[in-house]
Amino acid sequence: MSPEINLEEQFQARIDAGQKIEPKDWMPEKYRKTHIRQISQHAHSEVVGMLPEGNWITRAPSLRRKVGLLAKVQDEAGHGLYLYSAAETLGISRDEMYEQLHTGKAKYSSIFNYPTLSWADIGAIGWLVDGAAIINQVMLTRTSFGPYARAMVRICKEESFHQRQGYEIMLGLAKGTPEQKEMAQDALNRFWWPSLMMFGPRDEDSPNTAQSVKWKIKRKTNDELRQQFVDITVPQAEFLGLSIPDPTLQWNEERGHYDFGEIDWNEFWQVVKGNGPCNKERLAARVDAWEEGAWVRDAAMAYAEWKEKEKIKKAV
Ligand code: BYC
Repeated sequence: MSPEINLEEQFQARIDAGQKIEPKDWMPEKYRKTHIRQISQHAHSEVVGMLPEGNWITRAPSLRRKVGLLAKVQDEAGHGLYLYSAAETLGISRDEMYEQLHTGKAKYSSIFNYPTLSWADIGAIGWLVDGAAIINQVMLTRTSFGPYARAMVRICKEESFHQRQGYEIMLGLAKGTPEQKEMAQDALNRFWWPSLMMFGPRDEDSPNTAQSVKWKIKRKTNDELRQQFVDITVPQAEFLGLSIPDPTLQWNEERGHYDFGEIDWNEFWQVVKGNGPCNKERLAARVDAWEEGAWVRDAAMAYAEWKEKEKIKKAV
């Protein structure tokens, strides 16, 4: 038996025993690469995810709503930073990750390529998008790679605040004037299907799931998490008095789950490939921010070098 195979067996045995893998531990190259891919794409999603919501900060309908939204958008930036740091422990630099985002090599969640057309969209994002993110991320608090799992614990606490602020916005609108209720319904209509797409392709079309389940990166499959989201969210929509835009949706007594309609997979892949309604705008905004921020990064580096030199001067 080659030493590599032996190491792989020992590695799998550690995973099977529920041990966490830490950055300096031996790991198969594919495990490292899968994590760099998933964690960096997750970080990019958090950062790109600030754009559709940031669009509404200056137009929030009250000071309370503005403060809540500002805090949420700021939290997303923080999530991006914890996640970039977790990915860096695997030997990729932050500059490389940004480069992959800016050149379109790295993906980010499809959901952020849809526009936010009304204030109700901010409610729908908190309720549905953060709601879907929590379901996926609670699973990731138990993922096998230590730094990712630990980052997720804190992120999930913040996401649950986000989900509640979104649901509260929806509640206010749904119990408001007929026009407000209509706005809420319209936001639900536009965000329902893209939210279901967040969980990724069907299990049979998901090339990464089998290996990721074996390595306990994923504890549940895309379809299992999607079902969990539908089961939790339908009663919440009923409480709001809003209808889910899926005529086939119905409770299945035998399965103990809701049956729901087929996702438009053509739309999903188009958005993933860069052809969604806002892909170009989102990437352009990130590239602009990177280029316009160059002087800030240069100044911070120059200051850090100057401070280091001062420290050495004082020490000698
Ligand atoms: N969008 O084999 P699969 C948030 C890609 S942000 C785009 O199932 P995997 C928030 C997938 O990457 C929350 N691409 O892959 C922030 C793969 O392509 P590559 C974001 C998608 O990785 C601001 C290919 O399709 N959450 O909370 O096993 C405001 C085949 O898929 C998508 C995360 O990132 C998609 N929806 O499973 C508000 C969670 N789905 O990479 C809220 C962490 C699939 O091979 N990520 N693809 O070229 C994951 O849990 C997994 O990566 C996924 C996909 C479940 C997303």
